[in-house]
Amino acid sequence: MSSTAPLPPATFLYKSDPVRGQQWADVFRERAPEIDFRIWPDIGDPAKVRFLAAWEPPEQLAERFPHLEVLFSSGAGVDQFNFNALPTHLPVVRMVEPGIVQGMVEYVTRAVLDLHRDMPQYRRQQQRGEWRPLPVRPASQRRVGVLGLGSLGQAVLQQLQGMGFACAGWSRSRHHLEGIGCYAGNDELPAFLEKLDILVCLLPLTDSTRGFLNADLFSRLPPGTSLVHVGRGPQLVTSDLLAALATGQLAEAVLDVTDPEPLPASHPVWRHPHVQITPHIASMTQPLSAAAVVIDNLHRFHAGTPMTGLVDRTRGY
Ligand code: NDP
Ligand code: OXD
Repeated sequence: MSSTAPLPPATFLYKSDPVRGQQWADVFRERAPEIDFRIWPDIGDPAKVRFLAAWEPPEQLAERFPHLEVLFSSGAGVDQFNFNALPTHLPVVRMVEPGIVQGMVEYVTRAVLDLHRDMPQYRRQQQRGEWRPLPVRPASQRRVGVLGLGSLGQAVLQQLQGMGFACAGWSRSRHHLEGIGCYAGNDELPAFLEKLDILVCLLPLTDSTRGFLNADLFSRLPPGTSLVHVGRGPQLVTSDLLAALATGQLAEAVLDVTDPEPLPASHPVWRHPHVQITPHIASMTQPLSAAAVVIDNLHRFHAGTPMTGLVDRTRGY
């Protein structure tokens, strides 16, 4: 919804990285000058704060900001929010914006290509000074499955499908995506898993997905499957990952998220020859596109139309 009508005057409080906050402020100044955009801790009159964008909201939100109307997550995930501490009527909106989608598409595509073209194996061979070509398998014979068919999972699959990979996806509810095998619900999970070479996790962290990547799930994959984990650290049972790597049930793991973050320096995963770790950088909210999406959502809110990324608090995502 692109509207040029002015928004009702209100304070929008931003509580996240202050440098990025300045970029949000520039967009608000240009596109919604009637909004008093403030960066934490410069909150102004708390009674005027109607909108908050935060990674971690301040304590006692309702008491501090009695007229708060919408809570925006500054990221795609909302698992960092304690829903029990938020007023029940308060709409919560996660970040769905083109910049964060593009970053995730880049990261997962890089990881899948790296695995597809046996780069982990070549890096290990190089360490040993070993020159040994492996057969090149066409992308069409590499089966990639994505757990989670949300804004990120779907975009990743579209990119991989365009590169010729044999793609499948799994979600809670039924989706229909042209040319992509779509599986839904726990009953269809085994059929989804049994056909994969590379499994990508792009699920939100909820009570149903905590510990989801475990020994039982790994045992349902074809031996030698690789994992790309870009969801949330607590979804992965790290001891089960290590056991699956030890038997070869899993060949390689690319972990952008861990539990805790970072792992302790002595944790065996850090130096495991079949694991790549990145420090939760698969994607990031891009301030310019994010602020534009949030302004659009303010227009939607005032027009009474559904906001993009509105969280269903009963599902937790
Ligand atoms: P969405 O909410 O758009 O999509 C979530 C998807 O997961 C939906 O398809 C949903 O199914 C599915 N899902 C949720 N719970 C279950 C379940 N119990 N069983 C089966 N499927 C389930 O999220 P996004 O795509 O925007 O983001 C996904 C996650 O990616 C974020 O929550 C965050 O944790 C992670 N992330 C990681 C980043 C990083 O840098 N590593 C950056 C950004 C996000 P349905 O469609 O049926 O509702
Ligand atoms: C997010 C993240 O959820 O960066 O946006 O993980």
